[in-house]
Amino acid sequence: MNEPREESEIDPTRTPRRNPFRSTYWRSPLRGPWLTSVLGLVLLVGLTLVFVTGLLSYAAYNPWLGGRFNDTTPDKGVLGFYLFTWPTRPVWLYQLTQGIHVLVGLALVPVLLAKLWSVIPKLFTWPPVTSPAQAIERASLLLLVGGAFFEFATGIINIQYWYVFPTGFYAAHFYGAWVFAGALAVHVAVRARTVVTALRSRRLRTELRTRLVDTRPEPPDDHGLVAPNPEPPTMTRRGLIALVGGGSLLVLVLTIGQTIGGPLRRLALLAPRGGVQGTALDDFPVNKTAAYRGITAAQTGPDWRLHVVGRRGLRLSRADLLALPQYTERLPIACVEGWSTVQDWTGVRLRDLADLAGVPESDLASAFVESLQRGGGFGTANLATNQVLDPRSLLALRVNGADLSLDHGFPARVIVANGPGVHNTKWVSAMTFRT
Ligand SMILES: Nc1nc2c(c(=O)[nH]1)N[C@H]1C(S)=C(S)[C@@H](COP(=O)(O)O)O[C@H]1N2
Ligand SMILES: [Mo]
Repeated sequence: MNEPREESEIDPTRTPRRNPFRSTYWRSPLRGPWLTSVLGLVLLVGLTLVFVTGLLSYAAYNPWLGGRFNDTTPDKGVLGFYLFTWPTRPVWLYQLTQGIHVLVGLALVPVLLAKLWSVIPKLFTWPPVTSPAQAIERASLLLLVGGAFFEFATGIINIQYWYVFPTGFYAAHFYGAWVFAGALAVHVAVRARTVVTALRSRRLRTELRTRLVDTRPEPPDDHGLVAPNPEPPTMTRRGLIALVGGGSLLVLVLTIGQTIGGPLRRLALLAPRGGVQGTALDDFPVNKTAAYRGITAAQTGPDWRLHVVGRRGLRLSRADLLALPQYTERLPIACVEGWSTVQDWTGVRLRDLADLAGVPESDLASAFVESLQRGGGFGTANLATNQVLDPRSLLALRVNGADLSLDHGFPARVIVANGPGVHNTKWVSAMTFRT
């Protein structure tokens, strides 16, 4: 069936010793360069998508605006080379890119695990280092595998709202992404030839039709992936691909509802903001409740005033705001954590407020938004010129025809066209328009 290797230690008739540092320990008949290359190719395409959408997600924060409010990633230096003013249209762009980032990332978890399984004998290569070139390659693999674990772990911990990062999530995930991407680029360069050869060695279509009795190990390789004394197969390659693909699909089905909404939202069992909360008219996810942020009914009662500051200062009550021209826009809240929801918001245009503050369009540099919240994060935001001037960006007073509920930001909240959710400040107390 398959030729035993010529190495003297391998005797296929003998039960191998249980020592993972011996190649005879690893006996799956499915491991081999073809399988690893197929999984690697899926990861390469998927992770490139995740990396690019991740970079866009960072750009969406407009981190160049007022440093410490929009950006907690210090000293990014050249890594911020690509930053640009995040556009306000199309209004669903961030919802799309961040939805892809989180969903594709999650769906790749089973593929990553399968890929690591497929190369695990190499972790136990003995002796671990045979040449300087191999030492460098193994070090880059450490960054690759370590980087992958780090990025997946920090990403998943963050979307599960478990904020345990001493340095803050953004800085850790951002730097980790660059380390991982660098290691991946090296890995691709080193392995490209092998992968192309391996992919050409078998046809996917044929493998998907091969039955168990016809499943044969890949021919002996010099990469240490193919088992020198394989067990008889208990599963086809088709079965393995179906298992991994099915796992990815299951993850997708159990999370996609948090992004696309509709009936699937109830199926988003793996997503903490998958379900719905609130009353009939504002039955959409609440990220941080008023109670959690320490916002009281007294603060948001009749004494509440919005401080509008520019060339002149004003104090506006909710009634004053409702007396200004009202506009209704259908806009998403798209959270960095991957969930999103589209609602009909009604309120005052941000640019009308800038006007009231005596800051004409041509002089406007940015807006600084503050909320009643004291501490705890997400209570302030800097908005860029294009975000303030876009006629669809609102200080919302109502949603779906009803007053905002306290949890959704009553008395007033910002809704920016195509902004990341975190800049849609709730319980706004002051807006400063800078020139
Ligand atoms: N003051 C304040 N505004 C806030 C937040 C907050 O914690 N405090 N959370 C932000 C985040 S991260 C998101 S995604 C949206 C969520 O809005 P929602 O809770 O109405 O769905 O509000 C944003 N506005
Ligand atoms: Mo968010």
